[in-house]
Formats: sequence, structure tokens, C-alpha cells
Amino acid sequence: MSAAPDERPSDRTGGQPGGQPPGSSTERLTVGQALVRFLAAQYTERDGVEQALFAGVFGIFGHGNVAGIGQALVQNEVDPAPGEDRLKYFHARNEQAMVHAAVAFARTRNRLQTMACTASIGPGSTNMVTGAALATIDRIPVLLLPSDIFATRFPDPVLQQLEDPRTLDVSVNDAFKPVSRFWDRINRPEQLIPSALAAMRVLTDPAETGAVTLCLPQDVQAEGHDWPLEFFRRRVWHVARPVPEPAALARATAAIRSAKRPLLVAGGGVVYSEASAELAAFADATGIPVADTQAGKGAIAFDHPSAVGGVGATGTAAANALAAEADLVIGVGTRYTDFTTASHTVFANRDVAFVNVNVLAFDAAKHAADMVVADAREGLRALTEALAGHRVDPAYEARATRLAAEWAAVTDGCYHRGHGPLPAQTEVFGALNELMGSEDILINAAGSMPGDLQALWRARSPYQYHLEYGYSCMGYEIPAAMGAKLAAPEREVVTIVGDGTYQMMPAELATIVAENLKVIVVLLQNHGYASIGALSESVGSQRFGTRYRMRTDDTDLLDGPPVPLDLVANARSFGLDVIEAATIEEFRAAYATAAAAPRATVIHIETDLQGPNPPSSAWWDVPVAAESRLPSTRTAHEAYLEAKQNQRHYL
Ligand SMILES: Cc1ncc(C[n+]2csc(CCOP(=O)(O)OP(=O)(O)O)c2C)c(N)n1
Ligand SMILES: [Mg+2]
Repeated sequence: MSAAPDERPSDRTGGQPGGQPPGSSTERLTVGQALVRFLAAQYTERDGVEQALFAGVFGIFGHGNVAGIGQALVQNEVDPAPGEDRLKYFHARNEQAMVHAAVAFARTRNRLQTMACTASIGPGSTNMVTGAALATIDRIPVLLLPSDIFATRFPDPVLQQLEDPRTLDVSVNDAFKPVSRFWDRINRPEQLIPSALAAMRVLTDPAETGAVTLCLPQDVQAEGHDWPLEFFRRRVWHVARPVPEPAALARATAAIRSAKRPLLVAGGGVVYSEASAELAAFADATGIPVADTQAGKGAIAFDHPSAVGGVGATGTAAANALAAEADLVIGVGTRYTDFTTASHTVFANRDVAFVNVNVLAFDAAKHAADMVVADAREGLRALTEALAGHRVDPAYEARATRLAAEWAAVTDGCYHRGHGPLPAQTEVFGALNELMGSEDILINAAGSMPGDLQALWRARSPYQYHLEYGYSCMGYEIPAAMGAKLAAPEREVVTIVGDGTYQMMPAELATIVAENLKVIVVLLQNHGYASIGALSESVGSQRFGTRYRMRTDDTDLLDGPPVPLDLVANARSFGLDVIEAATIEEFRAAYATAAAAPRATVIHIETDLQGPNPPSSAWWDVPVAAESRLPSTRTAHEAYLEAKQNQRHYL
């Protein structure tokens, strides 16, 4: 590129550009180099433990970033400046997948450490938008560095540039705005300094965190600038544990003391805050039953006397029975998705009230709650102390214990059905639950599996259950296994993948092989969408378009034989070991082989598309066509209208 007007050939000492105070030192670097050096010098601290904020960079290069961030990364690897820390590079296969991997990494590290993701301009960047949405919805920190069109606009339109006749101040990267918690475009080198600092603050703020996007025009990335050396100093971001305001704590305590049938709902915030011991202490002291959400499962061990399992649309009959009666719901670290509330039906007591402990006021305020804006650990600690001497009625406690025991028997039945000719997937989950170690990691995101797992999985530690169910994004599972394994190499990482999800995004298997990551992929082949098939049936749409079938000449419909796709051969082609299991006994043997193997293994098992799934005790609002010529739809619509009557606002 041509030299920018302020570019001087060599000025590594003592310049005072950009308003620097006299005598301060600067170093001349490109924007890409400065950003890499800055990122490598960022640390987080919580509870006195410091760690690098960025464990590395996932990337895919194109013309947008090869000369900027790409050059900076190679320089960082092969010829780092004195004192410059390394920012390890990981070569992903798909940009959406690399964001998923970064999310899984950050989640496994309880949001104290993450990865950056660099992509080229245009499609490389927009491929990351889905990952950004997932990160922001799930409240997980990731730094996204999409490349952008020339700030100078000289050669416009460049390859892959969006053109808008109304304004030149737009690019495809504007699509990141609604799905990022912080978004900026670095049109001049100087802008990097305030922008990078703001980005770090958002990434490390438990209330604000999510996807943070810094758009980097391809010319600016490669442009030289004199940077104050202070910009690159080691910087520690203290991850806060806000404590409850005394008055808010008093209100919450009074509400809990006067409740007859309180139920605590533990969300992901309890896990990220590492508040399991405090949650158990709260339950031990008060006898209040504890239900969990998809992100919160494992916050309390399944066999804790107060644990009643998942609540909501895919919850246990135990948690849902208690939810139906509860006069007070204590939500800790939850954002109350429609699965948790069963679309505003599961908390059915007319007089139900809410106390919410959440680091984010937005979540704490939900359902007209008494708000306790605080870190989950600090909030639980303070509540336990303030409630000293208080305990729920023993009869209520005994009822919760009895309901949990009844559900345990249902779970045993689902784990050991002896279903045939093909096994039920719940039997695969039962085998995994019995075979996996307490601190091994189980990953899943979409399909019929999350619901079954929410109802049935017996989590023995806060590490074990890694369900991405905020975005429930098909394709998360394989890249997430990579991210989780990078974050926890000492643990077994098992990812459950449906055949639909597998076809959507198998590509990171190649990266898993290249990085020598030992993960176990459990591939459930049922030739279609068990999940959406069942949903389709329930809304009167007859499983339309949910099986992978050949188009037939006579009907011109997708109702022929199964598509002859060989997933076993496909998985093997990535260079992994693949074991085919036909029965649960074979699956157990395959798991033992995979666990003992030094490298990644895929276990392929055919399961019954029709279930059976765990018994359901709650509803999920999916609107049914109000007008139809199909009797199946008309019947479903009548049932829908009836169910809808139980739906309410909690005011
Ligand atoms: C990216 C994305 N596209 C579409 C969906 C909607 N969806 C949810 S589950 C599902 C089917 C999943 O199929 P499979 O992985 O085979 O799991 P199964 O339902 O058979 O258990 C679809 C299409 C989604 N969650 N994510
Ligand atoms: Mg399937």
C-alpha cells in the first residue's frame, strides 16, 4: 500500500505523535501488529487468580486480513519483539465454527479467558455473524475481528464489497451491530487505542459480556503508526463480583422468609460465577428445592437432597410440579427463556412472585421480581447469611424429595429401556452418564437431544454439562468440542451430534485432527430430524420435510428411500477413528475403546427416529396455523388454543 502521510520510515524511539506528552516513548507498528501485541498483554483476575485473557487466535485468511493481522501473527510467532507475548494461531476451517470454538473455550474457562477470531472481509466476516449472535445471547465473551473495506475508499468497490447507493459509510460488517455487545470500526490507527480498551472492558464485565466486534479495514490493518509504549503494558482486568445492595437483600430475604413453597431456579450465572458450594450451602441451610436450566445444570449435583432437576418445557415432572405450586421463584443467574418458563405456563400459582439474583439488572428485573443485582456467589452467600435460622416446612421438603425420587425411577427407565430394534437415544445417554467421569464434559446444542438431556442427565459437577441452548445452534457441537478440549485438555470431552447437525458443520473435525485433540464424537444417526419431526406432528404438519429422503419420480416428493449418505465413511475421511455400534452393549465397548485411544474417535450409532423420549410435563409455545384444509392442523390448532389459556404474564 502507499505510505500514509504521517508515516515515517523508522521512528522506534522518542517520537511524540498524536498528542503524546513530551518524553514518552513510542514504537512504530502497523495497526495489526499493535493489536496483536496489545491482545497478548491482556490478563484477567478473579479471586486473586490471574490468567491471560486470550489463549490464542482462530483465523481464516483472505485478502482482508492476510497482510494486516496475518502478517502481525506470523511476526509474533517467528520474530516477536522483546517482551512481546505469544498469541497462538489456530487454523479453523469455517468462520462460524471458529466462533463456536472460541465460545466453548470461554465457557469452559468460566468466561475468564477466551479467544480472538480473525476473518477476511465479506463472506469470511459475515460467516461469523451467527457465532456472534450465539455468544451474545449466551453471554459468553469472544473477540471478533472481521476485516473491512478500505477506509480510504480508493479502490471501491473491492472484491466482496456491499454497495449501498444511499451511503458509503456501510459494509456487511454493520450486520454485527445487533449481535455484538460492543461494536466499532477502526477507520484511523489512533482509534484503536480507545476502542481496544473499551472492548476489553466489555469482554471482562460479567454483566455486559458477549461478542465484541472490532471491524478492521484492510488498508488500516497494514498502516503504520507511532504507538505509545504504555498501550502495550501488561494490563489486568479485574472481573467483578458485585455484592448485593443491603436494602435489596433485605427485601429479598423478607420475601423468602414469608414464602411457603419457594423454588430456586439455578441458571448459567451460578456456573460461571463458580457458586456451586454457595448454592449447596443455601439449599442445605434452607431446605429450598433447587431446579436448573440448560445452562445451570450441574450447578448443584443431581444427588444433592434439594436437587429436583431441569425445570420448564423439557424439565422433570418433579421440578415442574413444584414450579406449578411455587409461591416464590428465586431465579439465580437465569435469563428465563421460554424453555425455562414453559412459555409462561410452568409457574402456575396465581400468587407466584419472583426474587432474582443476577449480575445483570436487565435479567434481575424479569417477571416483576424483587431484584438483587449481584454476582451469583456473593448473592447466595449474603442470602444464606441473612436467612440464618430459616427453613421451609419439613413436609414441603419431604414432598420435593419424594418427587425427585419418582423422577429418578423414570430416568432409570429411560436409561435402560431395552428398546428395539434400534436403541432409543435415551439409552445412549444413560450409558454415557454411567461411563463418563464427573468432571468430563458433555456437549450438545440442537436436535431432540437437549430436551432429553435436560430431563434425564445426572450432572455430578458444574463442569459436566455443556449445553448451548440459548441459540441452540446446529453445528455448534463439533467446533465446541475443539474449544472445550483446548480449554480443558486434562478432561474427556464428549460431543453428541445428530445426523442433521453433522451434515451442517463437520469441517472442524479436520482442525481437531490437525491439533491432535482427543475428543469423542457420538454421532446419532436417525436419518432426519427427530426433534422437528415430532414438533411438526404436534402442530399438524405431518413431519413434512424432516426426513432425509430421496425425491421420487412418481410423486415428485421427498418420500423415497433414505439418502445413501455414508456418514461413517465421511467421518473416517477426516482422519479420525470411527467405530460403528449397533447396540447399547456395543456402544459401551466403543466408548471404552475411544476413551483409551490417544486420538479422536467418532462413535456412530443408529437410533430410533421416533424416540421414545422422556415423558413431558410442560408446554412450549409454537403457534399452529389458525386456518387449514388439513384435519391434522385443525386438531392441533384446537389443542393449541386450549394450552394457550394457561399462559400469563408474571406481574
Ligand atoms: C443452524 C440451525 N438451523 C436450524 C435449526 C432448527 N432445528 C432445530 S433441531 C433441527 C434438526 C436437528 O437434526 P439432528 O441433528 O439430526 O437431530 P435430531 O432432531 O434428529 O435429534 C433443526 C433443523 C437450528 N436449531 N439451528
Ligand atoms: Mg437426526
